[in-house]
Amino acid sequence: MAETLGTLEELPLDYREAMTAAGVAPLWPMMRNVLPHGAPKPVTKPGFWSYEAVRPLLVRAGELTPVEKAERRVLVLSDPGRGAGAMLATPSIYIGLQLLLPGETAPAHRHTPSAARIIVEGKGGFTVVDGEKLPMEVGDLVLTPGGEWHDHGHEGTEPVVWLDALDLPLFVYLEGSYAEEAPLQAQRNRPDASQVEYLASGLAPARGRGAQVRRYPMMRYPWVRTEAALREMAKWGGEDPVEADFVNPETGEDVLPIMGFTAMMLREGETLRPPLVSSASVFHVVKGHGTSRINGETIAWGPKDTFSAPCFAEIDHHAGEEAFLMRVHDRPLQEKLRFYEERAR
Ligand code: GTQ
Repeated sequence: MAETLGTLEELPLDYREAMTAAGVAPLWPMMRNVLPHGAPKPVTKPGFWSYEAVRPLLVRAGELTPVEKAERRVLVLSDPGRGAGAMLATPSIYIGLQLLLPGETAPAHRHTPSAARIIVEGKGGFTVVDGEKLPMEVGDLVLTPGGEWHDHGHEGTEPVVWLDALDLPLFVYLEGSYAEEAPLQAQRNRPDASQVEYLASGLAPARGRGAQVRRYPMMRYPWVRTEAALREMAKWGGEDPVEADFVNPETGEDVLPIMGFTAMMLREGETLRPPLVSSASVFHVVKGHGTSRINGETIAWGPKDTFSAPCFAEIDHHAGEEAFLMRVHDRPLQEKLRFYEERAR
């Protein structure tokens, strides 16, 4: 295997011009850029978005831009590796913080990318997906899968903020991203499926042979259950990391095709050294304070902060006090593409 490959500069100028005129380019000067040895060379850098810093900007957006002029009033969390204005936090994950004020509505639309919300603050917000009204309480995971009509509303008295996670970057790259609009949806007068069909883990509605199961049967994962489950696992799980993946209650598969969601609990004083993984991650702090070292950079985080790690990052989490994090990642995509990988440290 050649250590150094030929460069563009060592080729005669007339040859380079002739290639350009013919619409071709030599591979070898670019070979190591597109196929680096041993591991990817991410452009993505670890990011940290302090809620204390972003919240006032979001509140100001509420004063400056009525929701009618924004459709979705969102500040996008830009990957520092790509710089200001980058519409992504990792190569496949878009993250935004969305503000809805009391009485406002964000109109119904559907789009090819899938979205999920993690609620950050406020009471009374809700999302309607295909007629199902999903209450939004702090820490809840609420899905709006690709192709499903969704709108947002707010029946409370204080601002509501949530974190949007979308697989948008990949759809943009594939030139597959578009939306359609519609009037606000009629809401069915019944609680969401997490409170009816899937109230108890391990139970699903009995169905006749050949009956259709909805592709996304449960679209709200209430935080109270997530926290209770993690606490029990922490109590009985020995030294194992306390983590739970969000799954489709009918199939056990990841909740969405591309993005995965994992809830984590760190016990007081605990340090976690996860293996290096090929998927990039975005971490959102639901509760607690701690620090994470990501590729040698130390991030001190607290409630409602968000931070990110590129693929194969060396990550050490340390919780100064009991802490709960939500991790958004693209392991489902990488497993479907058959290259997801974990490496011991
Ligand atoms: O709430 O439907 O952050 O369509 C970006 C695009 C949120 C949404 C975003 C969207 C939405």
